[in-house]
Amino acid sequence: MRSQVVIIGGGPSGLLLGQLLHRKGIDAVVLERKTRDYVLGRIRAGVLETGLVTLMREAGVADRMDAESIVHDGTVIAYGEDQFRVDFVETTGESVVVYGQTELTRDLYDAREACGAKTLFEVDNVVINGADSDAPYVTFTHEGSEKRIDCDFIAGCDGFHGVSRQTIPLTVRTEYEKVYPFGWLGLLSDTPPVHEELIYSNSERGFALCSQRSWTRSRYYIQCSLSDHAEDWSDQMFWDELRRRLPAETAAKLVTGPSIEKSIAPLRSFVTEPMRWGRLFLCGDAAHIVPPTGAKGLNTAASDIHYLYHGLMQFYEEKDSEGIDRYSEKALARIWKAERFSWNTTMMLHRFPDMNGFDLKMQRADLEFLRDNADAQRVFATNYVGLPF
Ligand code: RFL
Ligand code: PHB
Repeated sequence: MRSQVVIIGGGPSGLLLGQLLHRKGIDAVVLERKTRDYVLGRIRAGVLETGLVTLMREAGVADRMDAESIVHDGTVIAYGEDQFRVDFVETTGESVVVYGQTELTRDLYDAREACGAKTLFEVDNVVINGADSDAPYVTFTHEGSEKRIDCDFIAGCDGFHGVSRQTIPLTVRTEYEKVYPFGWLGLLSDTPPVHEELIYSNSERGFALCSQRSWTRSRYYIQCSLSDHAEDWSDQMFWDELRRRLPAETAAKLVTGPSIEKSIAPLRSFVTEPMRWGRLFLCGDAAHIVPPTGAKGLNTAASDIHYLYHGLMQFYEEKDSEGIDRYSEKALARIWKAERFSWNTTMMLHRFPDMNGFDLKMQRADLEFLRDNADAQRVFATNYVGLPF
């Protein structure tokens, strides 16, 4: 079998690239290790930057997103009983939208099926061959037999635990990592959000985030210990702890209900360089991870897809390899800035186990500077709404 592009991983990165290429007549097969239902069962991102929204429109899959997403013009930052708002529109002229990664992924799968693009689910033993040659191919097991696809290019969109990054020899690859000493326990419930905008809260009991998926569905997170297990947290324990981490006025308004999903995510900053090896290109979580505090993970994946898609089109339509040759450099330049923002926001809003009195004063000074300084708010908002591609 032959395909111009093989995309490893059917998460949002792989599906978005597949759809953009399909619209331009480039054939790209997607290989996904899990089932569609499994991928759609993972509750993840909720905040989309304009760059990602624009790409979804370019891919022709934005109708439901445009109808159902909620525009957010600002966010609330709370610390103890104090809180303030950062207005994105006033400071940057831009906003973000709230639309679940699950819904975005579903729209991409539906579009893929509707146009007859090929996705192979439950593939196993994916091996990338000849990535540094002019004749790369991918082998894998599917429905009990060994398969091979020859191609021009391979997009490694297989997330943090995928095979693509590992294919790049250690002599070529450098990894940068910071692991944080806590996780986020998330809860999804069919209850109205406590506030119309997101609330990021730094409390003495640890971080909390009030987010949402719609007017009737809420997503809440609390900072937890890495040794915690989601099943040990009853819904009641979660709601009680969340209330303690919010200003009293907000806590009093919280509407609780049974959880639909509860899970713990560890927090990590990670970047691998370079993001290209020969004809293999890494995209999204396969190449970089941010702690979710800045809502940047899915959005950085989208900027990778933007650069790779345009590079591939320049190659196929103009026989010019400049775009793919500069892919890694362009993608990384933007990623490091998103890494800095996500790290910085994580440091400002969480309680670290080893914090002393001085560290707490520094955190408070950071928060109060942001509260009181219009330039600091503009810098925060510029990063939150997303840097240009
Ligand atoms: P994914 O979504 O991990 O998809 C990779 C896919 O590859 C498959 N796979 C393989 N397939 C074939 N062969 C193999 N060997 C394979 N190995 C793996 C996997 O099954 C999977 O389907 O990566 P992708 O597409 O790069 O997308 C990245 C995003 O999922 C991620 O960055 C975001 O979810 C991060 N994130 C957030 N990002 C935002 O922009 N805004 C947010 O508000 C936000 N909130 C979050 C988040 C991530 C979270 N968690 C759980 C880590 C909140 C949380 C709690
Ligand atoms: C979410 O809704 O899942 C979400 C929102 C904002 C973040 C992280 C996660 O910073």
